[in-house]
Amino acid sequence: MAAGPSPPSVGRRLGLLELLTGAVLVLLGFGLGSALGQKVYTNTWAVHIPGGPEAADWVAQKHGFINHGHVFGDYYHFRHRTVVKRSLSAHRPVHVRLQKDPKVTWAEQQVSKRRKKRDTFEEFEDPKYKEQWYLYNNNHNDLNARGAWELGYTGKGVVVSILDDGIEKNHPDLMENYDPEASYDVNDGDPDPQPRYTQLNDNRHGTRCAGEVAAVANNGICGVGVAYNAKIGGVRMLDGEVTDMVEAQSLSLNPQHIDVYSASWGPEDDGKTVDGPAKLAKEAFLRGITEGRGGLGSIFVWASGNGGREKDSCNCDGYTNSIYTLSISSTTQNGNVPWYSEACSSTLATTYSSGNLNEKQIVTTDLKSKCTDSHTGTSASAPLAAGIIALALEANKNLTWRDMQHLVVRTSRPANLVANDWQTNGVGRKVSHSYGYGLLDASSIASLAKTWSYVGPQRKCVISMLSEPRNIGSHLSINKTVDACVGSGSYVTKLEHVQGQITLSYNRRGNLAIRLISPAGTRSTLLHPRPHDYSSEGFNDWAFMTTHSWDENPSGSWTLEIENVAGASDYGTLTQFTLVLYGTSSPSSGASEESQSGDDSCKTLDLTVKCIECNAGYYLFQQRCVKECPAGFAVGSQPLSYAVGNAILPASVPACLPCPLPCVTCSSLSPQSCLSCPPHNYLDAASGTCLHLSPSMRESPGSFMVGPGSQRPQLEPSSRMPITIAVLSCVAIIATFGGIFLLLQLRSGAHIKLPSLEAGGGFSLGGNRVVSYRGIPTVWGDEGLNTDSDNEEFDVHNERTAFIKTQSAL
Ligand SMILES: [Ca+2]
Ligand SMILES: [Ca+2]
Ligand SMILES: [Ca+2]
Ligand SMILES: [Ca+2]
Repeated sequence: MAAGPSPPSVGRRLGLLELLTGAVLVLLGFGLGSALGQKVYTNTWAVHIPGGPEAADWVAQKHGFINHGHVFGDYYHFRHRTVVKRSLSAHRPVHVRLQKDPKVTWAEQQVSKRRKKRDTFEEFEDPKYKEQWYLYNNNHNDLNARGAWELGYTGKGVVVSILDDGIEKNHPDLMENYDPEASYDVNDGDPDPQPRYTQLNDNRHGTRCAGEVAAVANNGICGVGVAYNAKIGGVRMLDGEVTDMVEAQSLSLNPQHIDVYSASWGPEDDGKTVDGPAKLAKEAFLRGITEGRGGLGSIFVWASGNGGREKDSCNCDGYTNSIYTLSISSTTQNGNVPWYSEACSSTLATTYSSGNLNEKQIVTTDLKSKCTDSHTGTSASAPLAAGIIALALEANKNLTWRDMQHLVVRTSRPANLVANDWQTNGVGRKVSHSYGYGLLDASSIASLAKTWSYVGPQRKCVISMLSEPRNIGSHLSINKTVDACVGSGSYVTKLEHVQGQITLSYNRRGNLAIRLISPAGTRSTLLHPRPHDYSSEGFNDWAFMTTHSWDENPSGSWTLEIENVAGASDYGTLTQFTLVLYGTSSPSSGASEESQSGDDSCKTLDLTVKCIECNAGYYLFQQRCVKECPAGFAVGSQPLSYAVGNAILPASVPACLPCPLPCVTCSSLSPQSCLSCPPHNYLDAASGTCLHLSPSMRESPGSFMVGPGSQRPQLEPSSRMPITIAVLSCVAIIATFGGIFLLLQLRSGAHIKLPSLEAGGGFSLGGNRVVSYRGIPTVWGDEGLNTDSDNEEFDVHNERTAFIKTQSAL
């Protein structure tokens, strides 16, 4: 009986009653009037007085008005001094007196009109929404998600898939947005990605990431996703052995249906690994960006890594270092670099995530229909970015994968993010190795997406910067002035990604710092020293990537600096430095190219105003018409995958199609017309095909990229033979070097890890792969696990163990 709220005292009740009555009267007087459609009269009049402003002033003064200004013509805005501001009835006496004045030809008391401010936004009823500080807060230290929602963007019509350990598809806050077509179980080979339940909830990661993107809004459960009307799926691929094929299968799931793939995994963040996608995963990325989303390109959002404590560099992770992935780092609630964050030049932008114990973490859906407020790490950042990208895609479905990166570069905000390495690049943008271009801004990116036009086809200019091997010693600087392939179809005047493709040997890799300085003076740290990396394997054709020179003009002097930070006793040789410039040729970002291939080149547009058929003399490329196919493509015939009602259109149209594999560039779609080949292949000039190098030849620098389409457009096929001979001689020299080097190592008794093919980065054998979550640093993936591990073994390690480690570290 004692339970229940105590009744208020009589006095308080009366007070309440008065308050209520007052409120009702106020409502009746004002709000209700307009709510019921009744007119609400203001104390202002519109008055027509010919005779100039003096006459208007005179009339105003005479009848008790203030002249609030001239509207146009002879119309004036009058406000009465004593009439109440809002009333349900017109003020007849004042009105009649005014109208009868001989100087006044017309007057009207103004009525208040219902005008809803477009930016008003209904708060969600979801109980945890108020704790989602990173989506919206009063200080505006947030991702500006609410701004995008107010513009009407909520992810409708966009499909996101989380590549992780599964997704709880029947979670009450995900169910409504769950998309089975964006889901698959690669681990068990079935369509149901439901996580495997364990006592320690090891497989909660994917479900947590999914809720960040698309938890349902206004259902009274948990919080809301950034793109709360997007469709969300999950691929179960981390709960088992991860092979090259498992990765490739996950990255290629339903690419005509899924728009955005969010991945929060990669090679171990132990600060000593150099590894990246192997054969199949590489091809999955390539096919994704060329064929996914009807040729616009799948969007791969990638967490940059959690190896901050181990001083890891995300440029040593071939997934995040790839130009095809949109790499995302984290910042804390207070705008600091989190302890787990990895710095590198390939990161494009940042979202919020966890930080120190006094800073808030991420609210999202959790396993077993629960809700959590403690999601952490860069793996919490990638899904927030995926959600924001979904909002931008909703604003403009025609964006290519590169358009999206352009939008991120332009709209991310460096303000309020603390780092000691912010620099202003050659086009005036601030950029940092910890944050890329700054914090994503959902409202800005969606707004700019709306009016963005295609940036134009990607060009690739490949320049060999080294004529002979160079001794690194304790410091090596390479400088060369380049013309960015001027006079060829690969000419780049406006940069996107830049790669420094490097092959070098060194007795202790982790002692090296590598920097690339652009003609505009922008300094990108391609590699910072990694104290745990004692490897003597060096780098084998590793393509260090930087985004920091985006939109700069690449013509001019480029400098590569290699520095040994430890001591003078280290030694090694740089054998390859190839500069790869990606970008466009037009100085303005796309508007002019858009008009070149504008309306007259396209014959048929579909319902979404995408070109599906070109006029004679033009070829269809990425839903636009071009006169020449870009590098990597050749003219072919593409089936017309379009149907409106039962309309009959031609079965196929001339289009630019990707070169047959393994050609990188080609003169036609025939398998015998390769012009250049991928690494570890060479071009057989006689047959026009790419041939695999034998394993002993693989150690050589990647100068096999030589070919008219990419590296040396001016080279004639007949000139390739001497190059092949030269390269083979180089191989012999390098092999000798390598031998001597290894011998010295063995003699010095240093702690040497024997070279393994896996760590070369370019050519993993596709066996067991060491893959780690990005939620928090993990311990699974230790060498012992590489053997015959079954699922039970994973329970013992991974997130929880690491989480405890994490907490103690704090
Ligand atoms: Ca299953
Ligand atoms: Ca909800
Ligand atoms: Ca890493
Ligand atoms: Ca990337």
